[in-house]
Amino acid sequence: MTQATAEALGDFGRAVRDGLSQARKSIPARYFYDLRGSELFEEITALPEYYPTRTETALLRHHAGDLGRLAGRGRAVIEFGAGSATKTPLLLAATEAATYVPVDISGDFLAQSVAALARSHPGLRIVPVAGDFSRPMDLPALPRPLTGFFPGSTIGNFDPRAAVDLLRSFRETLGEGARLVIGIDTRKNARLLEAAYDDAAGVTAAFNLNLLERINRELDGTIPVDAFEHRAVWNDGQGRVEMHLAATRAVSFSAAGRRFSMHPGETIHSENSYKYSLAEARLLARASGWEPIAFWSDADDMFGLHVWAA
Ligand code: AVI
Repeated sequence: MTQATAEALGDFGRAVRDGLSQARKSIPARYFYDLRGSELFEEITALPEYYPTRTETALLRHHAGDLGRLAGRGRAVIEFGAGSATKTPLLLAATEAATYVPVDISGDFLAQSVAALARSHPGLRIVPVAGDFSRPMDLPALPRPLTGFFPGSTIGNFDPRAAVDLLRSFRETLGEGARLVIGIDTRKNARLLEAAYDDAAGVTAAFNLNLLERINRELDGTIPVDAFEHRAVWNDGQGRVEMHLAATRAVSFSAAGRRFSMHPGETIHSENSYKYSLAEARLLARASGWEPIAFWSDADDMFGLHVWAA
């Protein structure tokens, strides 16, 4: 492949070409989220088996008073990610935020979520920042100290080393006196975890398989999607749910300018979702320069909402 062709592939193309060329095939989970993938993820958050969204939302509601006291009132809230229509307003109300700064790499998602929030919160100052929150960044001039918000256990989609780097980078971006409100999924029974990532209605399967369809749509792929099945497995040693796309028969296809073959049962590893006990979550905080100051969970310990101080 010429240099020009490699450049024309873009990030997604290079990730697919490199990921499928490895002995153990994998593609980073961030490529799930094209328009269709984002719609399917929204559907996942409402599934009966997918407890994280409803549990975290209930925690934000029930602990609004303490959240306001501990996460700082009247501050600017910086959300890492474009924001959720339900969770963001709950945190903004609990902290009586004066300014809201959503940071997201996708300008389109930012524009959509900002427009909706501006309609429902006419007095709120909204300062969207289009950028990659996984790197330290310069924020616009804002009154400090700041409060960060990173809900949904998105931290679980980073391996623990990358998670520490990311949280350190948040610490650097937010600065002295900052607070971070972060949702972290808990370790629990393998059956519950596997059901959350392999629901009866097949929405998570469609979300996983959409990655192959996206490759066909955007990277001249010829993947026979019907020859793949969704798998979700709890890996106890690593403390993570793994999602894979498993070939059900021998296949060969092109994608991103290369030919690939897979044997029956071979998989493309498409996501890790790490789960942390309370002790592990506290270690994660301290390893990245934060001090844990509050933690709430539901009666069944399904999900954790944490406040950390810089
Ligand atoms: C976005 N992220 C926190 C979700 C998770 O639970 O790891 C993505 C997801 N994958 C399958 N279901 C949900």
